[in-house]
Amino acid sequence: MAERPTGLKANKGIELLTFGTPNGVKASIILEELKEAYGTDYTWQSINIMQNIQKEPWFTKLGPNGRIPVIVDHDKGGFAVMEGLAILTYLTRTYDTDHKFSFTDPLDISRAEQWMAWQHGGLGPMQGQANHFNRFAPERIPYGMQRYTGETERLVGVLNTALEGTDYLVGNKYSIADIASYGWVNSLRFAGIEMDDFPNVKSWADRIGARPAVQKGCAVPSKSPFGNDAYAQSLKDDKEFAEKEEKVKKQIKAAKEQYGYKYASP
Ligand SMILES: N[C@@H](CCC(=O)N[C@@H](CS)C(=O)NCC(=O)O)C(=O)O
Repeated sequence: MAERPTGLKANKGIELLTFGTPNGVKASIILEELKEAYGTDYTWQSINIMQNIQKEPWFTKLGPNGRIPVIVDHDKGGFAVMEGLAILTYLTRTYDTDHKFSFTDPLDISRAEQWMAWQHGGLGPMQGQANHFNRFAPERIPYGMQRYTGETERLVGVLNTALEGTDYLVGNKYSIADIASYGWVNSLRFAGIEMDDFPNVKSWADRIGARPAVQKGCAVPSKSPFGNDAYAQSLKDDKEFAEKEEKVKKQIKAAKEQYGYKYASP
């Protein structure tokens, strides 16, 4: 078993403290892209959030919110950055010198910031709460289940509309705006949302997921079993898992019916 991290381990390049979650992969994907494009060096440590390593004093000194991901730039005096948006913008401002994943035009910079802010204030928190109420809360509360699953669906609808007639969110160019939301979209099945209902989002996610750096980033520190492909595979391979998932789906459907939920977006 891997040793439990107790502090930073590198003294040069960028050190990533992360776990295989939709927020974690934002940082590992951009770091893999920068590595491939520029040879930017990075190391990582797995912060098992189930063991609450992210709440230990050595960690919260770097990331005061006690959540992953956090990066530390050893080449900038050990400068630490928390929060996906801030990590994506810091890394591209500092290391994406040819703007392969970021923008120079101030309006495009603003457009990218808007989509990243949307992910932070919308998709991430709502989908996270949907998972919580659909699966992890000590009791099934139908109002919470339909409220957060519905709000997630509404947001995915917004993304689907934004992707009409374009391959990527800003300037028809793959960028940090797309990376911010990819991890969440890649876990939508686990949140009880069918990708087939959102064809633009589905092809956008397939396009991004085909990038070698994205595949590598999604495997740091290890591939999530809740990614859309892994989830679909488990449904096929694991009868018990499939039965449990069917039950969750039925509960969500019943919760929506109980409160007269109707899909609408925006
Ligand atoms: N807004 C933050 C969210 C970070 C976040 O919620 N991370 C989760 C994992 S997906 C976490 O560390 N959870 C552990 C905990 O809540 O203690 C970001 O985008 O970086």
